Amino acid sequence: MYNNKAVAQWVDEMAKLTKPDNIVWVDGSEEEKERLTEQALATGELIELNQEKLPGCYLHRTDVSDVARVEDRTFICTRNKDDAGPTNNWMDPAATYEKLSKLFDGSMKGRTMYVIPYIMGPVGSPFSKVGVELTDSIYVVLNMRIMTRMGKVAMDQLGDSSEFVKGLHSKGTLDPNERYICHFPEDNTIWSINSGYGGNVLLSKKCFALRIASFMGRQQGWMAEHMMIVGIEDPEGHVDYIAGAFPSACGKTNLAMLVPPEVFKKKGYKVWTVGDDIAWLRVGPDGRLWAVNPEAGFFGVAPGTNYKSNPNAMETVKKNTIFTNVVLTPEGTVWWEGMGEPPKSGIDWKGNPWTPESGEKGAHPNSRFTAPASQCPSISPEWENPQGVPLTAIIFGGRRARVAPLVYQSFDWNHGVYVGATMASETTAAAIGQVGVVRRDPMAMLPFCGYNMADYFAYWLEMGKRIPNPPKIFNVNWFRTDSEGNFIWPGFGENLRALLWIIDRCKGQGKAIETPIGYVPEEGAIDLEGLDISQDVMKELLNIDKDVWADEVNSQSEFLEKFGDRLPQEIRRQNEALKKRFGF
Ligand code: GTP
Ligand code: SPV
Ligand code: MN
Repeated sequence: MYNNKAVAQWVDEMAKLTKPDNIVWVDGSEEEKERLTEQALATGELIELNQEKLPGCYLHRTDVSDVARVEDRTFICTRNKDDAGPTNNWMDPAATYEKLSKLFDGSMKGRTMYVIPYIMGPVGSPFSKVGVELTDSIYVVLNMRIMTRMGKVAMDQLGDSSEFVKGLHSKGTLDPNERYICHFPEDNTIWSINSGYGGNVLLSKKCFALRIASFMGRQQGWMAEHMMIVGIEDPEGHVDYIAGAFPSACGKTNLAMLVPPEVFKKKGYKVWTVGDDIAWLRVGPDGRLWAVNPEAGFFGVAPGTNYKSNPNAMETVKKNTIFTNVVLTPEGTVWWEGMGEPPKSGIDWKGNPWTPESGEKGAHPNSRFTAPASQCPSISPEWENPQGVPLTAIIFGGRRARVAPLVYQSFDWNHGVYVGATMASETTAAAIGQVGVVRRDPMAMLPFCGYNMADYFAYWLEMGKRIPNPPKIFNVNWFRTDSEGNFIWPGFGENLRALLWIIDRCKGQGKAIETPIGYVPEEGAIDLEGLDISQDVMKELLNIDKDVWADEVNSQSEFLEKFGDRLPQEIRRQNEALKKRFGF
């Protein structure tokens, strides 16, 4: 149906391997969506929700062993092992193609192969990139429809070019012991088998837009980052854009959609959502760093989302949304922990009868919604600007119960890179494995950097030299806890207060004190009007405990050792300088 030779040839080759009964070239039309939805409803792959209350919404349940990304089964397959680096799993490309070919051999027998051409980035933007995903999952097709600009529009953009990222996915047998998410950045290729879960199978997202794109970006002079992008409009109508990298399930979606506290709303502040998970960054002609959201939808964490914490997300998921692994209520609506009043009974994420009294979670902690970004009430008028938006600040952050203060500013770009390179966070349910364990997650890219992390640090330092007017770099932590483990900072909409201090600092205003870790807000510098929080609690939130930091700095040094000689000298120098400022 399309006549791009390179795509046709590759599809042919992959079909010979996977042996589907049929091949369907996806066009992205409304008619096609209806047809595929009907088919998925017939097989039970999708469950229809109450179409009066949730028009165009469906529920999907994954296999119980297939509920999150699998980092231990994710591989970067570069010819040279060192190019993948010490933080990535590595396999030899030739050996991996051979090994996985055996798993893919006939994996689509009795199934249909869908060919999904898609664009990452706004249609027609010179910075957008085309990918093609082959999959035997209708769930993947319908999600890709929401998450990317796909179908005919993508083939039109590709024209007769052979420059596209090749993604091959098969649900296979869903055997977790044979599950592989493999990246071949030197071939612009992704092979994923035996999973049906989000980040493992929507190959546009983590696989292409972060792992492959980070590798590409380094060769082409741009950056692919695990960042949300938000615009803060002041009462005069000026908008500052901030990009923020927090690890998975650490608050990007919520920050990108924040609703200003009442007092700030009254003053005329507005918040605009540009992106909630991924940012592609380039230096603009004005010497600033510009950010594009390459995605078209949100694949957001459901638990904890409610009308108080994130009303914009609640409004976004009212129609045309696919819910994955949440509770089905008797009236055909959805529920998850932290949404509000639970239903008296329902069907849990595993498909079993469930009541709130059971003591079991009804929704999986990593249950998600897939919703079109265009439906978000706070979506920025600039979100599809082909040039992107210029960044005033970059923020790093994570879940730290004690170490990091609410907000602080790095001394300069290189120090900011060090802050990002050494950031750590408690693990979450977004990946299979233990939850709540502190681990280093540089720039929130630990699971997503497509090459050697030491080279990635070097590239960040290099970019600093190439950006004449760089954004200032900050660190935030919404997750400090008291002795009982409760969050001290109210978070969510109130986070705007920290963002406004950040913007003030970027304008050369905003009062701060210099500490060994950077500039911390002076007492009273964060506007607390209308918030019931004592100065004592604020002091606690901004406190830098020297004993805690002694351990922290040791742990940072230890982490950096991993990279050996490949670690940029400047990162080592920053580490020494930090110790010196503390007097360690
Ligand atoms: P990924 O999609 O996995 O990359 O996650 P994300 O970074 O977009 O995280 P998200 O905004 O979905 O938040 C994850 C969880 O953290 C949700 O349960 C939120 O309710 C919770 N959360 C987000 N922001 C805050 C905050 O400011 N304070 C507190 N206490 N919790 C928050
Ligand atoms: C994340 O884990 O950071 C996500 C969800 O955004 S997934 O697409 O599954 O990676
Ligand atoms: Mn993410």
